[in-house]
Amino acid sequence: PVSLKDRLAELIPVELEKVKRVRADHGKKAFGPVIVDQLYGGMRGLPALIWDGSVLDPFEGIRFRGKTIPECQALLPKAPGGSEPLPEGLFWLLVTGEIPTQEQVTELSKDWAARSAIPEFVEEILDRCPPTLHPMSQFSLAVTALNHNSAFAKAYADGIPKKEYWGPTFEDSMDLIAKLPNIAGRVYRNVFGQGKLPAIDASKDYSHNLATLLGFGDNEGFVELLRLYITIHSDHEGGNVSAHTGKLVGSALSDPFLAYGAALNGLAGPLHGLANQEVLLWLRKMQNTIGEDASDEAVKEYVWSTLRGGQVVPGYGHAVLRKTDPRYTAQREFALKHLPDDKLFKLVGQIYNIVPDVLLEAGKAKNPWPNVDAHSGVLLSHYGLTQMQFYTVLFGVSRAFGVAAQLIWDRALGAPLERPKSYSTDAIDKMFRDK
Ligand code: CMX
Repeated sequence: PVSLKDRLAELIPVELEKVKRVRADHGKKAFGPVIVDQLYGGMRGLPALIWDGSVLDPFEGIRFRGKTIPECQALLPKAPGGSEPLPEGLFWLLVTGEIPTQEQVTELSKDWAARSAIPEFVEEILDRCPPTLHPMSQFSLAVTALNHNSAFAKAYADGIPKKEYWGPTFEDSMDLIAKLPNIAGRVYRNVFGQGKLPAIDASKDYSHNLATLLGFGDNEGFVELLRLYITIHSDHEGGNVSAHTGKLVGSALSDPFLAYGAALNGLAGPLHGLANQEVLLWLRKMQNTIGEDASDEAVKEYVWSTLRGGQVVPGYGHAVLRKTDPRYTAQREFALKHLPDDKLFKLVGQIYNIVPDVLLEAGKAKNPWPNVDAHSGVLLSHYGLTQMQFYTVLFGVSRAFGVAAQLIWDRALGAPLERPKSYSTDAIDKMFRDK
């Protein structure tokens, strides 16, 4: 089928059977011991969630439905004349596990354009936000307010049976993704620019429309960057803060707008998505302190001064990855192709040769290598999107693709309310004192 919803309807019964079989065959098998440190240590490595959309290997990095980033770049449909994958195709892949045809992604572009308008009262909420309110807070306010028109919330109130939950969840998820460019564009216009917001063009792809709403529609390089950016930021398996928050809140049968609003609030933290803003702030501060063409020695000393100040080096380290993030590498390759002489790009490359050794010598970080956020700001700023407080909003637009796909499947598979067990320190002490 050309329609994603029709294809999904075919796949759900097959997947339900598969889950049934896996649970019947393996449901009572143990994964291995859980150690007390995992309870105190942010649950690192604790097997706790199911998500088929993407899986993260510590050394290889992310695979979307089994495909690496270079494979996605090669296999997913492109815009006419473009060479980066269309995020529409990535969404199709996340939802179905299949590489879509050009016709199928074109249909998605059209569908999202048709759903893109935001209610007037949401525009008013955004227009009343003080420009000093962080763009991520504005973004999250607006997404949460979209729950006003949630198909899922209405269907639930009307008594929809559980096996049909996925239908209105799908509709809300499509609406959510479709409306994000208008929200992001309005936040950007209100905080950093002025003038009338351009309209969505139903003949253009999602990234092109997003670029247009940010005022960069004529810049083909920026449009291509957005296509790559959204694709690689979309999903990072199920346990990261934003993906897991979306799933957790969705498990209470909060609709996709409420679930995604919550996910955005997690993405807005400096250890997660806000790191892309923090990296640019840190790079600019470094340039102001040690100059634009600083020596390796001066850069190294600056990195040490960050650590001595008790701060983290933003863009480096990861809770799961133990090698350079392939999302970093994809962005570096984009930069080598399109902006090899950019000064800030050169600094990012210089830092790559210095930070890992410093972090290793400092001896705390388990992963001294760069993550996705170490590179994204440099690319955006190259094309003129220099307002770093906005960067996490673009991460937020992208992450909606993964969270939405996950919400659809959770409702299709009847995922239950999440409710892990918490323990008190006294209880743990008592449990193991004499053992
Ligand atoms: N700079 C300085 N110290 C770092 C560090 C870094 N980049 N990365 C980790 N460390 C420190 C931790 O703060 C921790 O110190 P304490 O023991 O004093 O608390 C110690 O090393 C061990 O941490 P870890 O097990 O290696 O890392 P975590 O899994 O706890 O945290 C992360 C992972 C990403 C939060 C951490 O590496 C970090 O703070 N990095 C900088 C912020 C960043 O880039 N975040 C974006 C991640 C990607 C994303 O989600 O967008």
